[in-house]
Amino acid sequence: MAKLKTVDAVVVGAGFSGLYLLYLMRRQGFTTRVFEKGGNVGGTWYWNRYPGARCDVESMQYSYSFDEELQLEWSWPEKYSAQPDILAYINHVDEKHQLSRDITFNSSVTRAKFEEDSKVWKVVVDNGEVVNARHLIMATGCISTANLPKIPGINDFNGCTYHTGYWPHQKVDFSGQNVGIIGTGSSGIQSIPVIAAEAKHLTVFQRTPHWTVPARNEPMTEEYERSWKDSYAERRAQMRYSPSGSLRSVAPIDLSALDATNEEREQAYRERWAAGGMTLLKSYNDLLTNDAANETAAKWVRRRIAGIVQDPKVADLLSPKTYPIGTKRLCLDTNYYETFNRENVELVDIIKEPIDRITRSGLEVLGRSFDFDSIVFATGFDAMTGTLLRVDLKGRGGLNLSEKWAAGPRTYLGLMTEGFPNMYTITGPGSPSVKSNMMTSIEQHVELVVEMLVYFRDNDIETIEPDLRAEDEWVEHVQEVASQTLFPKANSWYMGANIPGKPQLFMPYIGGVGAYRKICEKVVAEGYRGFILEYKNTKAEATG
Ligand code: N01
Repeated sequence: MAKLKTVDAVVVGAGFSGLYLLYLMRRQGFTTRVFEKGGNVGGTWYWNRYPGARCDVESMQYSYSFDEELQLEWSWPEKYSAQPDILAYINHVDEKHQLSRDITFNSSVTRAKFEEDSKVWKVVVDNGEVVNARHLIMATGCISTANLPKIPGINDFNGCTYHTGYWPHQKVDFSGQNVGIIGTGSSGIQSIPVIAAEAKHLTVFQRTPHWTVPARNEPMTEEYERSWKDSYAERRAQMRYSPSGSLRSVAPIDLSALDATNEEREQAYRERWAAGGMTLLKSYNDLLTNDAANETAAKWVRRRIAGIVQDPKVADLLSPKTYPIGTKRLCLDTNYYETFNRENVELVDIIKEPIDRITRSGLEVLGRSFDFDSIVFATGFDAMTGTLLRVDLKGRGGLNLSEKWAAGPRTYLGLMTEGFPNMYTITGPGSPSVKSNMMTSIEQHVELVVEMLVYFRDNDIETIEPDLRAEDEWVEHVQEVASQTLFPKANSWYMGANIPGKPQLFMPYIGGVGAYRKICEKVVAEGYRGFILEYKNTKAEATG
């Protein structure tokens, strides 16, 4: 049998992370294979094509910074980009840098095993290929495995079903239809107003009301675009060391909400509600750490909901009361609450009226039945770990990642996990990832990994993996930082609480993008402190 050729790296996924990895790996002369489950590039933005899909980070900040020419030449049509515009951008980057020629599409990596003798990863792909790679880079995204709830009768329905995360490529036409939608997170909140405007009737099945604030999306103005392009390099540098990896349009007030007067708070919240976007959460410095401070913002938003939604019962149902504002990802919407004033929209509280089953013609809740032409599942994802654990990953001694992470993900810096040498998780659990502007965090991790690979090549280092003590300390640190906030109080996907049986702990690192970057820089400056480096033909050496 022909001997398998060994490549420097296999990259899994061709979203923003995988594409940038391929670009940088090529420039450094590494041989790289990229495998992508989808039929084209784009990752999240390839799959999430549901009506109203849009990014909640401003366009000028949700883009690559590595290519100065690209960031100056590209024009975003809106303040917050719609999915088709982001996908068009990704396709442009792909074409500009001729990336697709090294990507194998419609191919999922199903298994990978670290071969201890040869120190390579043997990677098995569902297209029949087996590839040996010195490094395995999981660029699989944080929110890429859909959660389809196990509702009895789900396969009996005669109409059409859709999940927002696996939306068809051709337009779905809901006109004249009775549609049911389950789920009111970001995907539901974005798609409900658009589907309601098209369908004959829309029934929204809500388990937990989510906090949402107006996005205030608008066409990009030349002036705003110019203000960014005139100082892009400087602003990007600020973003990299900022708390969230992005810059806010309204400055945060460095004061406790409890130290402000009622009038001052009213003005601060009103100003940020009018500006739109995530800025509301940054009105005061303790909204996400102090219950009483948080409640001042929560109460204020509940009053807004009551002011918009005409039926007081519906307004009350839409008002979150069981968890602090911002501790599930704050949603940005366009006309979400207004949509419940439409005559063709009904809200069903499935806490009071649980879904019994899906039937051939629709759905039954507590003795009430609904007939639908289509049912939309906006029920979220097995986030952060779901996609990684669906690949059968075996490290040293045949250790399986799902065994190692049985009680929750364990990583050092969210980048590597002990026992899995030369395997990297881009924006993995334990890194700022989903608690940041993903583009800033993706670029940081990708640049860090490629810098590491260059260093290893130059210094004859064969393998790297975290030292167990450094990993344990990092896991503890991630939880410690989260425990100083209100985040653990919500049953969120950050906590793994949306998936029955999933271990519950706060998965992203919430210490801040800039602080995290500085930690990584220090680790590198101190000779990869906390990692075990194994040199070619020599024994392993722990650093730090
Ligand atoms: O998913 P979600 P999503 N029966 O998990 C409900 C990013 N994103 O796709 O809250 C009934 O937030 C569930 O109810 P509950 C963003 O980071 C970004 O909306 O668990 N209902 C909830 O209402 C976001 O946070 C953008 O009680 C069930 C909903 O389904 C993340 O993706 C746009 C259920 C799921 O909400 C995920 O958002 C879209 C069941 N068995 C997504 N299971 C932007 O950039 C779940 N639900 C704007």
